[in-house]
Amino acid sequence: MQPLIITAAMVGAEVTREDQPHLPITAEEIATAAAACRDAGASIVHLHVRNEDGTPTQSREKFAEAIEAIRAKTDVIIQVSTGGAVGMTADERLQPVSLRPEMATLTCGTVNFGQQVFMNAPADLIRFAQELQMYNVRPEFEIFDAGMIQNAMQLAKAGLVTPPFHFDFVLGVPGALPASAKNLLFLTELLPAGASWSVAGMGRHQLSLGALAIVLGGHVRVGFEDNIYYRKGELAESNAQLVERMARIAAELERPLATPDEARQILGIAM
Ligand code: KMH
Ligand code: ZN
Repeated sequence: MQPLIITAAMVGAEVTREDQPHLPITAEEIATAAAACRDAGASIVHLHVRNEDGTPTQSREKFAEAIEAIRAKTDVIIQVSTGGAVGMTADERLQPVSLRPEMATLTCGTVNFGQQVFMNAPADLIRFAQELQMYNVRPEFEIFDAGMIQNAMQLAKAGLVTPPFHFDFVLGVPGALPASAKNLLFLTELLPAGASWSVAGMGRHQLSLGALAIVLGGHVRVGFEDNIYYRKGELAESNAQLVERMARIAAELERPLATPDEARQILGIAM
């Protein structure tokens, strides 16, 4: 089994300070949280950024500021979001890619997102993949529903993404594929040979599906983007606290953690 990659999705686009008082917002807060997550066992940070007032933005400048602050503190892999927030245009969402981060997300289809629609039209998928390829940024396919795996493989077939392929199953968004062990197993069976995968379970499913992924040989995403609680009715104290718990479970199950460099090797990121 590969060593376990823990991704810390620390910020997201939807959670507010009112929801979770420890949400990092400024570049310095995000960098401090990233370093703490790295110390706790994470090898990737999935990065969103915010304006001063806490609203989500895909501003290239804001990303540059956050990336510089993270880089000054830790060697963790930085994976920028190209999903942004629902309603943003493709141009807006693609801004951080030209900063040449090591990784970026690539959502593989349109999906209902609560009462909204997260638009990822076929032509956009091609454009996003081309942009990532142009800047030599490794993609993580974001899979919100089963059909998106097929869309990802179409991009590969067109030569827009090259192996090793890495998928993240985002399960439990209202309107998308529900978070269940059965659905996770089903998705893993649809993957091409040699692909790696992680799971991002929403809310309480972050813990149970994360533990299942550790056993199955997959990887895990935790953090406030997907879950603000430590347990029912108790908010987490930090993103690092959620990473620490997953690292503890991995240790009990005798699954070693990947260092950032080991994760780079698994994901095909040039060192
Ligand atoms: N905020 C969601 C609408 C990504 O980062 O690539 C999209 C998202 C996915 O978070
Ligand atoms: Zn995200």
